[in-house]
Amino acid sequence: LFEQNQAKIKSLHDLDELNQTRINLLGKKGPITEVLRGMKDLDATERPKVGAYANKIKDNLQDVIAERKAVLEQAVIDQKLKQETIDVTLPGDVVKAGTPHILTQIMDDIEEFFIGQGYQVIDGPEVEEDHYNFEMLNIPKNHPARDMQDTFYMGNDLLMRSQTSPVQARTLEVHDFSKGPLKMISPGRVYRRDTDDATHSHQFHQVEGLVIDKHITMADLKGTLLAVAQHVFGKDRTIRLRPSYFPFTEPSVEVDVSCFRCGGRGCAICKYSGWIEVLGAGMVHPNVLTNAGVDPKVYGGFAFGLGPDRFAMLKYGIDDIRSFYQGDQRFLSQFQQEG
Ligand code: FA5
Repeated sequence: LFEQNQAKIKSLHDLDELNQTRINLLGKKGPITEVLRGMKDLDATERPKVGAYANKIKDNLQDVIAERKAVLEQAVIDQKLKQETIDVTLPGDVVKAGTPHILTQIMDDIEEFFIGQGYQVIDGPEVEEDHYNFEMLNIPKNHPARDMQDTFYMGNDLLMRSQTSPVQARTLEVHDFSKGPLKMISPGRVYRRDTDDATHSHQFHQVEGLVIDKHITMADLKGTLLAVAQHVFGKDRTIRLRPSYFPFTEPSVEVDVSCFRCGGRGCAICKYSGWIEVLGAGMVHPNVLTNAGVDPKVYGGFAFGLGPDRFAMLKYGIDDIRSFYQGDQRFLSQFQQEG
């Protein structure tokens, strides 16, 4: 039985067949079990001999089967390894790297400029109190200037901030002037109930700026704004200041940058004027200083709120502000950051 099956087992190539052979030979209905079962009919002297012999054959068969099983299992692993080898000479898949959103890039650039000029960067809440968004900025309840910036209300005194100017008020309140002048910017999102069109969005960005010290003049403001415009747009750009009105600055100006996309001949962005408005600014109103506990007879300075969305439109010739907010990869992937 052993000799006969040893050769057969060694020639098997399939684990299932091997298992079946094991069951046939060693299982409950196999020849060995049959012999062992028949032992009860044997003579007492014969029993140990037959038993020992049958068990020896059983052990030997088990060994041969285990040996073959190991060989076949190894073969399965080898086959798998062969199929799964990686061809390291094949060209790899190109992984497309993401890039910061174009507005993030512009805001980082503006931030870097001001950090280089010694400004600190201060964050403020987007859900803001009426107190900081309006009242501290010299815009009492029912003041007609509230119409300029209608926003989304979250409750009686809570709103989505319509400008970054509340961060001015918050910073003025806590700044310790005995430690030095105040120079800060605050970039972030703002919200207004403006109807969306090519140059207006109901949610956009501003970078607020505030400088308060003892001898700050409007010339400092103009120089600062010209410098940031030329940093972003290039040395050949110029700015113009138009008289304007904000309740929290006096005098107030709106600032336009010359539109180089069309050199003044007219395009969708600057609407045939040759200029595009990018920011509001002015000399901080004495009431704003007084509201924050700062003495306007000693301290004064300038503030501005610039629109990075408009900066980006002008810099890259984008004629619709809504492109920034639609998440279209075909648009966004044009602005890969270098490096
Ligand atoms: C203000 O929001 C003032 N807080 C700015 C300011 C700060 C003045 C400090 C004086 C001192 P204004 O509403 O003009 O001002 O907005 C400022 C800039 O935000 C605009 O010049 C423009 O660039 C941008 N802006 C305003 N409304 C929108 C809009 N709906 N979509 C996109 N950009 C806008």
